[in-house]
Order: sequence, then structure tokens, then C-alpha cells
Amino acid sequence: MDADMAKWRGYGLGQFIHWGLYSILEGKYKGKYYNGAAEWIRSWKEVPNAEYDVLNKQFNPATFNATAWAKMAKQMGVKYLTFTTKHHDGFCLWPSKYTDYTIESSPYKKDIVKEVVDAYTKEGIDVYLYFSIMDWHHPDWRYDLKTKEDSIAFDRFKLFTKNQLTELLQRYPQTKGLWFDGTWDNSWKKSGAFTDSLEQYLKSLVPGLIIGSRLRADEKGNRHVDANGVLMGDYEQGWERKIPKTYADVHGNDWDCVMTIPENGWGYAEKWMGHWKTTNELIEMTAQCVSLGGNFVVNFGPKADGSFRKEEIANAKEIGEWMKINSDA
Ligand code: FUL
Repeated sequence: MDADMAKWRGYGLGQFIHWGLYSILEGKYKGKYYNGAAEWIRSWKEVPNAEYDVLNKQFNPATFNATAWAKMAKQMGVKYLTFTTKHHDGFCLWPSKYTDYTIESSPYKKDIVKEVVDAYTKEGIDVYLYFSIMDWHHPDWRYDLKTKEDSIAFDRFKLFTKNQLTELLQRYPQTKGLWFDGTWDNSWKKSGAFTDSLEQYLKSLVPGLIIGSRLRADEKGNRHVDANGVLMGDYEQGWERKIPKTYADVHGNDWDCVMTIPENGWGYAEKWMGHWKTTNELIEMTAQCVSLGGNFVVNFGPKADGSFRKEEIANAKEIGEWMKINSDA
């Protein structure tokens, strides 16, 4: 709906949070550091899946306080949050009734998505749910549909996905939108008709729901446009860790850019990759995105216990001081 997109256009600054079982491993396994994004460590073949998939038994974020997270975000000046309900490893931070691999199976037990949605909404920060279509844990997930069995399994997976998304929107009706990930494999690309109908269906559940372009995988590149070059979804969701330079780059679309503070890696890692961006760099990026009509979304990767790295806390505080003087909200 127009009013919802008008609000979206005015956000300017957002916060992304990546939190899950990968946060327990901190980017390393048996003392060896994973040379990739920490949240991808399960796909590092040296971590046996059987060992990764029991990390839920250890997830018990003692110091997690959703209200404190939301207050930090408020002080930072962010207008919306995108929160990982389920990343590629398939672990759900809400008690989904469609799989056992959820927060309910952890010692923590409580519904983290609810705590986050409630706390941020209370601070007046809109909440968007990150949802990975790719699911390494689910037996019916397929990278490609090569056999009839693959197609049958993936049909079950599509239903599972639809059920989980329905569940999320019904449990958290305050949700403003969905940020999709893990849609690049052939199995999903071959499910175009399903994704089209899924998008319409989700929008019918929550009037005004905003859906990023990545739900619908395109055949060629990552701009998620249809055969006629028309953007799929409500906004362009392809700006990851790079910022458009000119108006021409953003094709006149609505868009947001999501950014890691280190060079790469979204989940918590003991040793982060590359340069840790300074507050000034993050502010310049915010200004550049806003000047090109987009929103800038800074990622945070809390530790498994729910606390933030001291560098992140400092970035958030300093950005907030700048926002207080330089933004009109
Ligand atoms: C990517 C994912 O593969 C990363 O792990 C991260 O979630 C980033 C925001 O999107 O596609």
C-alpha cells in the first residue's frame, strides 16, 4: 500500500541482526578459524552436520534482554529492524509447530522472535523478518530438482515454507515486511509460479506487507527483475555490502543496502574479517544511501549469550549522536 511504502522510503537508517546457533561457534571449530562468514560455518565440510545440528541443546542466552537491544537501536536512531528468524542452518528462533528444530528445543525455550518484535515495536521501531528459504537442516530441501523424488520432496518443502511464513505473520501481526534470503538455487528458481502466488498470499494475510525483491529468484543475475526488466517485489533487495554510486545504479527503484561492520560475516565471530568500519565510514554510507533515495541497514551479530561486541556498542552510540543532530526524526 502506498502509505506503507511512503513510510518505508522515510526510514533512512535500519538495523540488521544475525543471531542463531552459528553464534555459539564464533567462526571457529576445534580451534581452527573458518575463512568465511561465521553464519555459514555449517557448510564448512569440516564441521559434521550431526555436530552442528545439536547446538540447539547449548543455546541459552543468559544475558539476552530484548528491551535493552531495542533501546540501543532507538538511541542509535534506527527506524526499522530486520531480524533473522531462520537462517540457512534452519534453526528457528520462534517455536514453530512445523519442525522440532526451534528455540523450544533449546534450554532457553522462550520465543525470541516475540521478545524482539514486542520490544522494538514498543520503541516505535518497525520490524521486518529475515527468512531464509534455503534450509540445510530440512530433509526435503533440495538444491536442484533432478529427479521425480526431488520434485516430490520439494513440493513438501514449499508447503512447509508457506506454513512457516503463515505462522510467523499470524504470530507477529505487527510485522511490516519480509526480507528473503537463500533463493538462488535452481530448486527455487524452478518454482516461479509458486513464489508468485506465495507473494500474493502473504500480502493478503497482512495488509500493506512489504516484500523484498529476493523472494522471487530471477533466472540470470541478482537484480530480481522479470523478463521485461521490471523489478519483482516492493523494493530492490540486492545491495549487499556494496553501495550504489549513482541514481542510474538504482534504476529508479526503491531499495535498501545491508552492510556488515567488518569486511564480511554477519553472525558473531571471535576474529572478524578485514577492517572494522569506523563510525564516520558508516555515517558516510548512510548519507550516501539516503541521498540516492535508499535506506542503509547496519548489521549487528550478537554473541550467543545475547550481548553485543563492545565495538558495535560504540558504533551504535556514536551513530546515534550524529543522528540526533542530523536527522529530522
Ligand atoms: C546472504 C547470506 O548468505 C548471508 O549469510 C547473510 O545473511 C546476508 C545478509 O545474506 O545472502
